[in-house]
Amino acid sequence: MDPVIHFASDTHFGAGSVPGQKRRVELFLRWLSALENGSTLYLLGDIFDFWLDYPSYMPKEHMEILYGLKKAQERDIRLRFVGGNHDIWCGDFLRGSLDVDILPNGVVVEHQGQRLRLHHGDGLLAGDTYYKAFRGVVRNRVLVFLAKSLHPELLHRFAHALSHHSREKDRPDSQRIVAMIREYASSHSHADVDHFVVGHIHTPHQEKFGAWTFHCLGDWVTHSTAGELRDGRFSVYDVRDRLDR
Ligand SMILES: [Mn+2]
Repeated sequence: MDPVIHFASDTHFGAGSVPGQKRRVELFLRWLSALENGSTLYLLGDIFDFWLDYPSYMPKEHMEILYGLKKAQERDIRLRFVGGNHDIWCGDFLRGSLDVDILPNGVVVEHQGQRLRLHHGDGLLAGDTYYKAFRGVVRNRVLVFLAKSLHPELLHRFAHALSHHSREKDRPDSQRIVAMIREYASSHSHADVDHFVVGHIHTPHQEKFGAWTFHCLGDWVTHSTAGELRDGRFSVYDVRDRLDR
């Protein structure tokens, strides 16, 4: 039988202002250890709330998660990462130290006879201009160079304060989100694939639009949801329902 394919996004590990960081880490590690040996895990971004790669410094708050990912790899779980807006700098570290495949936004993969397009999900829905601006800033080489000339601890605090602005209070409610997803699907087709899978939106949702299905993975901040492709069927589920609480 084809191995199960797993998906997670928006764990926002290290988000200082979000309650439940410890609970989130514990739940994610338990979920990781329950994944089948030999399966594949796609991480669709916003895994770490803040990460800036330095030659010899790394944020120690992420040690537990990195160790968990390493242990998963030792069980032949293949890790693949599609960049998110809060962690686009960690790619070199993950590739170099953990042998994680780094894939571009919008990559098309095929498993179990299904074609899937994977995207972090930023900049897709109406009103997502904050993220477009954010992405513009963080991809600016001059700004990144200047940021790295600050003391890492100072930058770390500054980034946490900044990222606070993209928190839950600014998010539209789930009804509005679903309306925006439908609006998006009315003008964008992903009929060349079977599944369009995104994180970022933080609201778990699955909806079929003709030949393709839109899957929002949800998040681990207000929900605890993940996705899986099993026997050719894609589902988004609450991980707490699968694990002993
Ligand atoms: Mn997010």
